Amino acid sequence: MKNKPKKSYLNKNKMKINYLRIVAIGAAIAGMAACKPANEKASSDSFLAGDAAERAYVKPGEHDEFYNIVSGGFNGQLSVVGLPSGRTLKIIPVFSQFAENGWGYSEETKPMLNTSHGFVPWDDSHHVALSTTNSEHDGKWAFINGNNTPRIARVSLSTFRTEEIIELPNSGGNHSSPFITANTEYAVAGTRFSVPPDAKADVPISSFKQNFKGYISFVSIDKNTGRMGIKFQLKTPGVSFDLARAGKAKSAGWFFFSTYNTEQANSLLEVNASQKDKDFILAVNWKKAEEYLAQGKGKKEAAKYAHNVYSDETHSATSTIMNEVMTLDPKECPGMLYFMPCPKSPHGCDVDPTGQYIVGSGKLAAVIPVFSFDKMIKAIESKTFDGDFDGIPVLKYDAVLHGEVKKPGLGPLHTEFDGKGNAITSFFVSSELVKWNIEKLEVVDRVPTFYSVGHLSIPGGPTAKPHGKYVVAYNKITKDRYLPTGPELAQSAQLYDISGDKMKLILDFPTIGEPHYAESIPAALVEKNVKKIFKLEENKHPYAAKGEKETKVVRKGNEVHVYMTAIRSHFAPDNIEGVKMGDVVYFHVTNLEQDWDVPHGFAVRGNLNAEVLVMPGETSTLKWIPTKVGVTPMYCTDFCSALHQEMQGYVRVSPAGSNVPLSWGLGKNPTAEAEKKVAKN
Ligand code: RUQ
Ligand code: CUA
Repeated sequence: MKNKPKKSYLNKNKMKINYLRIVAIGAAIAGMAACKPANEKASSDSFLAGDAAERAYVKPGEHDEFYNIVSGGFNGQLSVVGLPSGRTLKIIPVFSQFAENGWGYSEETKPMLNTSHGFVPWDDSHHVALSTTNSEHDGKWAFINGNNTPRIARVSLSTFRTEEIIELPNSGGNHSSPFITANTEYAVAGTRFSVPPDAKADVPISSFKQNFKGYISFVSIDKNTGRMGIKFQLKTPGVSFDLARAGKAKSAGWFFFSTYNTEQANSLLEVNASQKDKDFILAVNWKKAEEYLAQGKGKKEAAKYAHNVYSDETHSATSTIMNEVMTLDPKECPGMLYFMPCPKSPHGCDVDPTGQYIVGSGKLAAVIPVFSFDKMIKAIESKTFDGDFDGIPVLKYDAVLHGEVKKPGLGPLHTEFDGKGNAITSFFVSSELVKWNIEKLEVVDRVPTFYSVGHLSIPGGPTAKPHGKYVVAYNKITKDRYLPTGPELAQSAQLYDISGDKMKLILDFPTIGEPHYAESIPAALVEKNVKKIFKLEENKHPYAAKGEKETKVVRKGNEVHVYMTAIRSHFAPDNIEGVKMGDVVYFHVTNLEQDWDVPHGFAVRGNLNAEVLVMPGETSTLKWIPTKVGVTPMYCTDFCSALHQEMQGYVRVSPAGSNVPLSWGLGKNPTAEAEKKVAKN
């Protein structure tokens, strides 16, 4: 196993650098992404650890060491993967409807996808953030952004379900989101597209410079419940926020955002937003913002947004539309915001485990600039400014710079930390991971990725205590890596062992959706808190039937409510008559099981909906509007028992106005039962 990259690989890089000099940068990047040497696959073998299979192998029956929580990109979901095996364990639906378990189809979960625009059953998810205490993983929650219709979701790492979604007003695309502060005080989100404020939105596009603003939202998180609320928004100049990180330790009261389009262009950004030699990293003193807020400097602005919360007690979500938001104008809050110049269209903005160094990754820059927090504070104190940008002081580049990593590669995107004084940066254009020493700013190792890596993730990499051991590269292009599957190919992750001096490739695995960012957390921090069942006696769902004796069918006008139970291997009731055309039927299915891993599913023939998958102790509601007269089967969709196939029932639907009485039963003929009841009265 050779340690140095292959010669041809280095030559390829050189060639690219020369090429860059002579062509417009944007065009070069587009061109190079498409140009892959034919022999690249063969050369990947030389970066493969000799004992790769052994290092990634997790014996049947054994558990992985890490949970890898991966964004699904434009599938609007999260996936849970084990590391080092790369086995997919679960898909958690967040912003997108998911027929597999009824997310967004059941009556209880529909409100989770409500927004100020109405029901939005999809989003584009990029960044995962795991909750921390003192900047170290605490295993409570995962947060993820909806980029398209700006939202932040909170997912429980106990139930592995989405518990809360909050919409962000005044945001034109929630990309720089969510990033969390050291003690998960806030999930923070910057807008990708500056837009005019919601309250004054009908303005000409050409008035960008006057009217467009870049809002940054500080969403508070309750320590115990995780409950979110927009505490305040900063109204910044109209630029694009791309990524961000919170400070740690000494810089914990600060937040850092990469920006682009500081040119404030509103058309052909590919060219017009790449004019300036340097854009900015915005440093936000959020403790100071809190002080200004306490002094009453905040201003309430009209803004409409949805706040959706799911309760494990009622097994239902509520959606509340909020009407105003607190804003802070930096012009009235001196000392709260500073700009640090950063070469050229920075993407990633990452803070090292000590909180001292802030790494910018200029997509079009030939260096990686590393800023020093101490120097930044000094520059602020000595007012070492280079003028201002829309009233916000711009610090002098040289005064805040720790140093630059020279010629690291092409197209740096994101940086994570190994906890041993090194950073690893992903390079999209030159398709590689590059490890460099943070103090010395020297490249110490590089490995290729196959191909075009976007994000990368080291377990604990963004925290104060990286767990190290592995780095995963999330690749945008896989070309020849897997069996071909038509025009759309699998997206992919690659796992490298970083426990030694040299990064060693040990595994490729396809991912669900487009992986953007992901975080990994030691299994030990999560496993012990995993919820196994919902206790039936704690079920507060208004339509729960906590035993078969409580089952019934109730008519309210044209609504028919079925209080139904499921237990191996029958539904109660399993025969229903007296439903008529024009009725709306709600099956409220309570799973009576109190045993781990025994869900029951429920589906009705021809229903213009999905199924529901009901966990032990839970109640879920499937809505059905009959479309035909006749007898319609319903059945359990999850192979729950030896007699799963027998877990079924019938609903008789009669014409509108028919006088078939409403009746139901289990193990007896409902019509006969109804007749008996009628006779008694
Ligand atoms: S981004 S590939 Cu949407 Cu996080 Cu950088
Ligand atoms: Cu219940 Cu299958």
